[in-house]
Amino acid sequence: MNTDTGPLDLNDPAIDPMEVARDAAAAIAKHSGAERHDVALVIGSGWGEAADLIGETLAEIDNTDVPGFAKAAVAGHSGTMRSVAIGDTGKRALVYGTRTHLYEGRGVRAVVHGVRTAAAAGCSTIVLTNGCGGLREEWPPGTPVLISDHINLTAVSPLEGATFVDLTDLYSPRLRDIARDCDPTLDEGVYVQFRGPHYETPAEVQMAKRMGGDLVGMSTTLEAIAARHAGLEVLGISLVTNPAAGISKTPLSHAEVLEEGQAAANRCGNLLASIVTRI
Ligand code: 8IG
Repeated sequence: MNTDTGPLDLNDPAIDPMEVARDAAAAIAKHSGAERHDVALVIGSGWGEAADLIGETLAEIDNTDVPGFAKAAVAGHSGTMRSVAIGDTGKRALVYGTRTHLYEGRGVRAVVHGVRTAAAAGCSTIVLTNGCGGLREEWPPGTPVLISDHINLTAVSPLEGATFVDLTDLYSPRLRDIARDCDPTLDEGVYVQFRGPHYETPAEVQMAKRMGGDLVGMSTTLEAIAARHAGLEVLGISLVTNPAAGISKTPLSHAEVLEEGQAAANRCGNLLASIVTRI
């Protein structure tokens, strides 16, 4: 077992990322006192308060105490993960308060490390949330949208070698049905991941639209691919925090993103909580 919890270079070709994920899961079990977790959640921009509504936090673990994890790089994200009781179901959620983005430059293995760790920790389901730009005028800032499919414009894959994974129904129809049972007004759309960290130009937003996209963001697709590969059932939910560039007249700001998240926090928190208790 790898006991080095200091900075660990997942990109070192001598390192097996699956082995680091198993080490990370062991550290989570030790720090949380829970032998296994059932559902993992990745908390994106605007979803910060949602975790509190799922259930009681039984343990909070610093990312830096878990092999392969780093502290948060984005304002408004916490550098911890939590072990949360899912209502009174007896199940446990592993809630990541932050994620590693491709634009941080730590490499794609780091981007999907949380997903692989969740699978190694026993989870069978992962809920990926994010804040994103919206391409449809009927989705004002503060609108949660189910991800029905994605377009990965990062030009990378989290999988290495001849790993030919089928991505049909990547975003679980079963879990989307559960989500719509919880909130029948939920719409769904295709999420387009750009590399970032800059937002798109208006021309790029139009390109995404013509390709069949409805949402633009900087996360989620690589995690979803790694999750499918690890055998996890995936639910993706975006919070539209801003109209994508050129869709509205005002320029984009991260402050706007955080404000819209605040405003939608209650609705999103309750939605996530009710979904997670039914998974
Ligand atoms: I929050 O408009 C958020 N994240 N790529 N474009 C991209 N990512 C985003 C956006 C956006 N808003």
